[in-house]
Amino acid sequence: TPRVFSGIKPSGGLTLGNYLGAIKRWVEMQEDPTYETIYCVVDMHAVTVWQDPADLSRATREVAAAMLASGIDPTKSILFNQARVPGHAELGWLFSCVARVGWMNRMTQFKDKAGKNTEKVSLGLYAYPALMAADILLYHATHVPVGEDQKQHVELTRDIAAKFNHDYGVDFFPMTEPVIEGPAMRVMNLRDGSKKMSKSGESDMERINMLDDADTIAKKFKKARTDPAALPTDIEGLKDRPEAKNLIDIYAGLSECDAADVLRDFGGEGWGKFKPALAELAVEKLAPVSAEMKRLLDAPDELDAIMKQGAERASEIAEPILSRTFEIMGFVR
Ligand code: AQP
Repeated sequence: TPRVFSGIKPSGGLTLGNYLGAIKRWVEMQEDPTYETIYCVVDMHAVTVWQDPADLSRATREVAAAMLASGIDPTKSILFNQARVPGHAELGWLFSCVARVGWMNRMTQFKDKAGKNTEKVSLGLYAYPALMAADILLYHATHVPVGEDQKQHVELTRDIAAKFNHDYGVDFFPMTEPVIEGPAMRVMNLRDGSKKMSKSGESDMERINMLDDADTIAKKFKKARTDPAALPTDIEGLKDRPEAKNLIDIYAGLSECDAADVLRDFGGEGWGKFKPALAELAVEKLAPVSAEMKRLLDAPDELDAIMKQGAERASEIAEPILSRTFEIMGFVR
C-alpha cells in the first residue's frame, strides 16, 4: 500500500498555515483507505535553530495535541515524535554522505532563513534536507503531503534516493511524490503577502495561531494588510493583489470551497464586510480544535503515552529498512 509520511517542527505555536496547509489534509489522507499514514513531530528539525528546552517540550506536546484535536486518530495513523526513533538520525547521517553540497546550496528555504551571514547559523540548518529525506525514506514513504514551500525538499529526497540506488546498484529507496493540493497550500503572512505565514515570524500580528482566542483572531484579521479596492468578482481580479488573494484563499480553505466560490458570495463587497465574516468562520473552525488542544495539553501523560506507542510502531517499520541500508553499504554490524 502507498505509505504517507509527513511532519511538523515543534518550533513554536502552530499557525493557521500549518493547519490548512498540513494537518487538515493529513486527516483526509488518514481517512482514505488507500494510504497507510505516518505523522511525526519532527523535534530534531526544531533544534536547527535555538530552542529553549522548556519551550521545545511544550511545543512538541502542542504539535501532537493539534494533530489529535484536528482528527488524527492514533489507531488509524502512526503518530510519534522523531527523537524517539534513533533511525532518523542514523539514516540522516548516511544521507549526508549521499547528498552533495551543491544540492544543499540550491535550497531556497536555507537561503531565506540563513540570510547572508552563514557564520551565525547551525550546520544542522544547512543539512536539514538530508534529515528530512531520512524521515521519509526510513519508512519507504511514497507520498508526502506538504505545503508548496516544502516541494523543493521532497525533490531533493528523490535525488538522494536515486543517487543511493544508482551508486549501490540497487532498487531500494522509492521515488517519493509530494502531494500539494487545495487552495490554502500556501498561507501568507497577514502583514506582508509576499512572505509565508510562519510560526517563528517576528510579529504575532502576522499570523493566526491555532490557540488564539476569538478576539485575537478578529483583531488580527481586522488589521491584516489589504489594498483599498473592493473584492473582485472573479479570480482574474486577484492578480497582483497578494494580500487580497491570501484572505480569500484562507476563507476558501476553511470553508472547503474554491476562491471562485468565495468571490461569487463576496465579490464587489468591501473589506469591512469580508474581514468580520472571515474572522467568524476562522473562530467557528478553530474553536473546537483549540479547546481540545487545551484539554490534551493539561494531560501531558496521555499525550506522551500516545507518542511513545506511535514510536514503537514506527520503529517496527523503520528497523528492517535501516538494517538493510547498512547492509547494502557494507557496514559490519
Ligand atoms: N504558511 C503555510 N502555508 C501552508 N502550509 C504551511 N506549512 C507551514 N507553513 C505553511 C506546512 O506545514 C508543515 C509543517 O511545517 P513545519 O512546521 O515543519 O516547517 P515550516 O514549513 O518551516 O513551518 P513554519 O511555520 O514556517 O516554521 P518556522 O517558522 O519555525 O520555520 C509543512 O507541510 C509545511 O508545508
